Amino acid sequence: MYLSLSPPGLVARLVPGCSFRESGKHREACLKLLHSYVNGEFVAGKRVAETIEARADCFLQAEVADTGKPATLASRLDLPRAAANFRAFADVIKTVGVEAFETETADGRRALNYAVRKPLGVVGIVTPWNLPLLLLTWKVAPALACGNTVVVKPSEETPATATLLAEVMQQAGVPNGVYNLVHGFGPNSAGEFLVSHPDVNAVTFTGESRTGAAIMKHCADKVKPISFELGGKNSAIVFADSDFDEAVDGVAEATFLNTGQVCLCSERVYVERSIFEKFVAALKAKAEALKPGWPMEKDTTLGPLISAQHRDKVMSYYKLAAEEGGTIVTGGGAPHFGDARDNGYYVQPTIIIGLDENARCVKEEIFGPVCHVTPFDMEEEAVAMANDTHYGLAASIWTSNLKRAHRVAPQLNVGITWVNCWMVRDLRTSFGGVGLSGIGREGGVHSLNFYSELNNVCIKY
Ligand code: NAD
Ligand code: 6OD
Repeated sequence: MYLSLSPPGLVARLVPGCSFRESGKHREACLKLLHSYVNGEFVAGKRVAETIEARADCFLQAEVADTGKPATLASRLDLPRAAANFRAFADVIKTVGVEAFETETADGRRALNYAVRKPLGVVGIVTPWNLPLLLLTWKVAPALACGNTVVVKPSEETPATATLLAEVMQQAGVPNGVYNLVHGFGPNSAGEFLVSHPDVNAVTFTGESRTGAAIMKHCADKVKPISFELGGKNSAIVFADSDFDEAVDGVAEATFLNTGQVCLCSERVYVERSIFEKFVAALKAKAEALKPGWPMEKDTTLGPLISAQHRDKVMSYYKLAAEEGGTIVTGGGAPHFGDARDNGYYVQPTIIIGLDENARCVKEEIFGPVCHVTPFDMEEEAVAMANDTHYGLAASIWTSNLKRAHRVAPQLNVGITWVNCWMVRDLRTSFGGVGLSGIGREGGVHSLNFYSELNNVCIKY
């Protein structure tokens, strides 16, 4: 492993001799991992992707058993992304270079600066239950590509796919000790013990904002690098000049996908007044067309929520919406099946209108299949309402006016803005939020920058 100066530019190679302090099995595993690279390529990552694909049926069963989400959704979203995460970072680590600068020195000579990447050592990874396989592999892949070992702690609600991934690591020839897995709860349990462990050099976490705050305190003593992807109360802004059907389809997907349990989901929808009523009616039709049901049935489009506790939380907001003076346009309760599905945690997709922008239902993350729709008259008003939140993860803008899109997008205080689409992902782009929605960015080079340390080498000549 070395850094080579090769045309057309600098290509980063990982340098062994990791910066972590402890010796022993983690260091040994890290060195074995680094030596399994071929010509700078994270070949094991590609083998992991192939093995996930070869075992797609097992992963599908496990993901569905853990979450209850429709198998059709897991097949089109979670499984392909798990494999794509490993392929993407196997490529990124091979192709993304490091910076190099030539400097004039005070005595008239020159110096060449270049950076070398070094693994951090042991990375602690704590993940939530909503997209368990997707979100775990989104962090494991770049962490391993950068030559680290990982200790992962999946959500106690969804342990299965992380366990299968351990088998895949073995099958794919990832050295023993590189992918380590602990199961357990969060506070005063496996999660807390992991993030506060002195041999864990960095912590990456996806989950609720207040959990992020608790983890941050545990990391503070040792000044551990952290990367947090947290909650959201995302907005969608729909202008009258948008392609109406495309906007309705897009906002419906952004509200109801995975039963609203995606951190990027739109819970606040702002619609230009001239199309407000027509838009709400069309969104209502979309919500009512969703089919809750058994996860393995092909026509099921709405799964249950993750747990009884979470269903109680979502239902409490449905009740609160009415108490706060809102009108429930559709939904507001739970479906009745008359069979064993009534023991599941299904809720109706719900649309609310008429709430004050300061209502708790408009301010707090609900994390269910629900949105509040507010009319607006002026572009500035829509931007102000969209920004009136402590969160700042994602937003979508629906307009056929490109100038407007370019004008509005940079004004939104979020990490990710989609125009005329939602959750279109290119894994090289930055991903993360502002305010209560997180700290740092992952994706492409941003992931490399979190999962490795840069050492700038300055050579005078
Ligand atoms: P959560 O914060 O309750 O739990 C996430 C993980 O943290 C679990 O593994 C849990 O066991 C662990 N944990 C809990 N307390 C801990 C502690 N004190 N120390 C260490 N670990 C602890 O989140 P959740 O309910 O599983 O997931 C839903 C939340 O995640 C929502 O708020 C959602 O917006 C957010 N989320 C954000 C993103 C993003 O990319 N921004 C993605 C997915 C989910
Ligand atoms: O697409 C991703 O990379 C990502 N981290 C999605 C997060 C979704 C939240 O539930």
